[in-house]
Amino acid sequence: MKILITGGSGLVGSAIKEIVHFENEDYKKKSLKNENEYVFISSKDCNLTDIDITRDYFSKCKPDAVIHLAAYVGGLFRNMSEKIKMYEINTQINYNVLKVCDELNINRVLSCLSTCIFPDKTTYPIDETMLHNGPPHFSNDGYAYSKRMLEVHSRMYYENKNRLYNCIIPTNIYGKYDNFDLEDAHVIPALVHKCYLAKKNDEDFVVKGSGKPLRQFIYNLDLAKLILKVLFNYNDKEPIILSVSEEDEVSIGDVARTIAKWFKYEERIKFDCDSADGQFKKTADNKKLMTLFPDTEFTSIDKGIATTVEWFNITPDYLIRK
Ligand code: GFB
Repeated sequence: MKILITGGSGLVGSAIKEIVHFENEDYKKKSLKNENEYVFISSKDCNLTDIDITRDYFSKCKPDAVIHLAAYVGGLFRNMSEKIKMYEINTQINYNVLKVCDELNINRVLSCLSTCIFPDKTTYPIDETMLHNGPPHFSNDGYAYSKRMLEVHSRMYYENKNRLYNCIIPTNIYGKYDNFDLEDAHVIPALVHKCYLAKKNDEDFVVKGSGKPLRQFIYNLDLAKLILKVLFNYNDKEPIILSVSEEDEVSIGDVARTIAKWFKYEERIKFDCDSADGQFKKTADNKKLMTLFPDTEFTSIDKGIATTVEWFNITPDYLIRK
């Protein structure tokens, strides 16, 4: 099978690349043939907001399946300030990818959503059946409504054209290869970068918000393995949540303290309570995942953050936008 991965140079795409690279090496050692070929593309290879360019690229590539990860993303603060871009760019990309895949008779598309697109006012834990049960949190409604339509669009192809188009719903993702931008990044890479600078400049390590909100973080390499399992083994119409358990939910404050611990800079943490907290929590249920794939294991947040900090410290500045 030839598998095309959009968003191939991002946080999750890079993790899939690492996983399949090791799998390929393993196959070589065992003198077996790996039957799958993976093609990773970024916006430099193909502008997915343009349907003609997308059609041209996909028709030349001729994939059997697509893992659709490409998206215009960012942390809470980018989501609040760039709602229109979040909605428009993601809607263009998602429409073009599904439309072109159908036109070219590509029968398998697995697309990536996020637990931040679930309703804000809800009961917990949230499960796959609750996606459209009410408005998302106001802080990221541009992104959320666009992603919800990706789920709707995929389901329509499944129902009317028998296409195996379905979606995964991961929780907050972190790890190596992330965007470490100080303003626009997600919380873990932003705080890794901030803690590094605070220590370097002998300043306070300032964490935005109260530190009280709760999140379930999934390490990108764990997610990459799960995505491949889902691609080959999950054929249902409904999306599937990819998450650690409810017990592994942690506060932003604890995450900040763990980051500071790995930098040996715990004494100077300060919480900037004038900054937004975002959604208090979006606790997701991983029952469906654990029933289908009971051998799933997760990297602890402590180990995952340690690896991320280590990667940040050894990676050249230009790759992580220091
Ligand atoms: O990663 P983050 O932006 O994702 O985390 P969300 C936001 C939480 O971390 C808030 C706190 O409680 C912030 O107050 N925080 C503390 C920081 N310091 C920082 C910082 O320097 N940068 C950031 N970004 N946060 C996003 C959604 O929400 O979740 C997206 O807006 C997305 O749509 C993603 O899909 C998974 O969980 O709040």
